[in-house]
Amino acid sequence: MKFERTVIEKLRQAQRIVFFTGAGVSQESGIPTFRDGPTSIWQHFDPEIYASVTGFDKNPTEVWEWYWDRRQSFKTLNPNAAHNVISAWQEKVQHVTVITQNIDGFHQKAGSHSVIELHGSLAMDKCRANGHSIVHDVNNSSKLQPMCIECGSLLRPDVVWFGETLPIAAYDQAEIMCFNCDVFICIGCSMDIYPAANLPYTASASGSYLIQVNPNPTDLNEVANCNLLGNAGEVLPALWQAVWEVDL
Ligand code: BJW
Repeated sequence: MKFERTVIEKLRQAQRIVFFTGAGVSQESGIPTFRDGPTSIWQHFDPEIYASVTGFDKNPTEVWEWYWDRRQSFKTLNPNAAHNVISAWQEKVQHVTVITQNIDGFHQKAGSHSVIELHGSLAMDKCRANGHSIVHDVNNSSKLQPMCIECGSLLRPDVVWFGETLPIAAYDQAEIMCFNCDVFICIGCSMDIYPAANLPYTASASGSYLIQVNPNPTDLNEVANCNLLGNAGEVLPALWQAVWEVDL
């Protein structure tokens, strides 16, 4: 894979890098994306039912069990080469931030630290009534929906559904990183979902060099300084090799 000289130089010189990831970064791990192609999640499951408070209130058991099934399948899957390269970049360069829209925890599983999770995480649950937060019990093999031990209301996964506000501290921190980075790399994001989709534009407007990695074009193509067309699990190891002149 060939890269323009400028991309290599920008990455070698960058002191502050942001990796911003969407569902596409986990696609090669076996996790379906949401809205591209016949295997994508929203082709088969209605987001109004499975990703909204209204849907949850109408049928909490169905929603809880759907997430339970996804949690079970994630346990059998692993981070891929793209997650590994991002983690290695964090080891190599001092100020590398990972911002993700994903709830799968695969960046952490690959060794990344201080990951900013914009849409929550399957590692946590919270209660419907009061938002009491609780670590998800991974050893509980029962599909039965648990109750909050503090207030007795139903538990739900601590993820962000449509119409819900993103965790404010996470979004604020993400924005600060975007204001201050030299290079921003957007990987596997459709750029359809806001406010997360604002972040690459914020970084670009703040003077950052913007790289996009995606096998398909998005609205960001026109703004990005460099569009790397391809799968993250192939493009990122090749980029690492080109920048550091060693294989990972
Ligand atoms: C590869 C690849 C490979 C494939 N390698 N790439 C402004 C305008 C209009 C609407 C809004 C607006 N601002 C807010 C809204 C409303 C709404 C919204 O954005 N709606 C859109 C439909 C327009 N946003 C919200 O509701 C958000 N909240 C909010 O705004 O709060 C304020 C508010 C409060 C009250 C009222 C109104 C506003 C919350 C959004 C929450 C999104 N939640 C989900 C589910 C999380 C839980 C779960 O996983 O179950 O988050 S939906 C889903 O989409 C998930 C993702 O994080 C998110 C983004 O998807 P992503 O990651 O981009 O995946 P895909 O599938 O879309 O794309 C994959 C990409 O990968 C593709 O480009 C492929 O080509 C590529 N790819 N293989 C690299 N191997």
